[in-house]
Amino acid sequence: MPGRTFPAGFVWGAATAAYQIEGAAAEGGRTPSIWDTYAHHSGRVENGDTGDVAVDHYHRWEEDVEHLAALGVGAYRLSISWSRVIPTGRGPLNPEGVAFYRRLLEALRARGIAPWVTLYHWDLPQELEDAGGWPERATAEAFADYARAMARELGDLVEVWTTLNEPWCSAYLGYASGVHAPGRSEPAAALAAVHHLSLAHGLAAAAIRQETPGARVSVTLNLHVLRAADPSSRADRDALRRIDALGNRAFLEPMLRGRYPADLLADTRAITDWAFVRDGDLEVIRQPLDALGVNYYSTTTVRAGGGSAPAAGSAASTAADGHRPSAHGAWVGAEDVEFVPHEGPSTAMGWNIEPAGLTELLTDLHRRYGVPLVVTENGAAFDDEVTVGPDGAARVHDERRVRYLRDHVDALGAALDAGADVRGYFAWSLLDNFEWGWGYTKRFGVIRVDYDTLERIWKDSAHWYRRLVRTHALPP
Ligand code: NCW
Repeated sequence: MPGRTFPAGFVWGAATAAYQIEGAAAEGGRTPSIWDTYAHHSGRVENGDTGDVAVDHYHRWEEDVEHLAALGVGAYRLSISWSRVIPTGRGPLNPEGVAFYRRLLEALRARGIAPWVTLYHWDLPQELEDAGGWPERATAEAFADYARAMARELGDLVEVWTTLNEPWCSAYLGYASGVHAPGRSEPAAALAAVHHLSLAHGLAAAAIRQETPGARVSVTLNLHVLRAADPSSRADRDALRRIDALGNRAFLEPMLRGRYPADLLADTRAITDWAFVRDGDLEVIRQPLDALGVNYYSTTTVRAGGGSAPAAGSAASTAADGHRPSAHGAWVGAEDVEFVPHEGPSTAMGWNIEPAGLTELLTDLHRRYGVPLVVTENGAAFDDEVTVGPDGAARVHDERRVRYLRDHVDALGAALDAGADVRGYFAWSLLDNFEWGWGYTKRFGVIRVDYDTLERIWKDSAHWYRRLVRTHALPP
């Protein structure tokens, strides 16, 4: 029986992020970002791992472009390291840093691979954090200058710009729970960061279009597909509403409708009066989007808690395994909401596997906002095993990742069937890499990296993905 097929123009890609793969942290004029500082000094990254070397993409980018070409993907989603191209965060460009990305984008173009470039995947130049970081309006203004400079320098090569990746993580994990860089636990600052990240998106989108008319601009959000533990319980449904406000509508509503949800402002009134929102900000934040990027991995079930929650950011509010992205402390003003562990299959991240959530998310976004959608990340970490084939070559038979990818691509197809306007899919990730607080312990790649030799080895999932992108049909 033939498998599901996809439209001819559908974009198949693979994704990475600068700090997770580049390494060369102190080369080519690059200065530290908040992730260099956090990895080196917080003590909250597994094994004390850092991105100093990562998978050495800075030196091996030509080989990595060949892997992309061999996969046959039509697009590659990468991010620019801000502190590599503007070492002081705002100010003069570093020609060596810009030249690195120019060479990379040219090589991709030469192989018919469209570069989708993310400007911010969590690595704020340390100098900007020292001046206050995302809770400060000046950071949003610096980001707009950076975006304008990149549009000027690289705009002729970029297919689609993505301003931010998962601003939810930057704001709440960085400034509330502190399990991501810069590791601060200040609820009011986290909400100011939410606003200034959105403002940064709006200012940058306008600057890019002004610099390069016709440029295509997107933003990528990690939206939470939520379920109430007991849908018949009013308290559980209210818990869901509060998490939806903080996690989803806090970004969707300003970016797509130019307003903050009234319930979000009310729920967080004890933390902040939102005085950092100035007249005109919401019009700036609401920019036309050529696509809304959606990263999807899992679903979340919530219930109303017992009310004895520790204060956000207190030691007790941090998960026992403190470096991990945790529900505790991230959800400012909703610390009493409980996150219900799922039964059934999950990945090595402990994230439950529920492909139907992707169909639900895409159809729901289409119905509510009517914007073109792209799945900018989807994939799974598993504890891969390397075996030796009859020819003596290393193999990784990662059936669980193949099944995860197949089931999610199928779920995307179901959303297309239901009428959602979904234009593309990017596998996370091209390569195993530095998985933030988890260091090198979690492997998301379709290509394995041997961290001793830095050798790349195709997993079965890479071979499977190659068939999918070449045929536009779901392999069995
Ligand atoms: S950790 C995370 N990821 C992974 C990362 O490698 C990538 O850079 C990110 O774009 C894979 O995709 C994203 N996202 C953080 C999700 C945190 C969820 C915390 C939920 C708490 C209830």
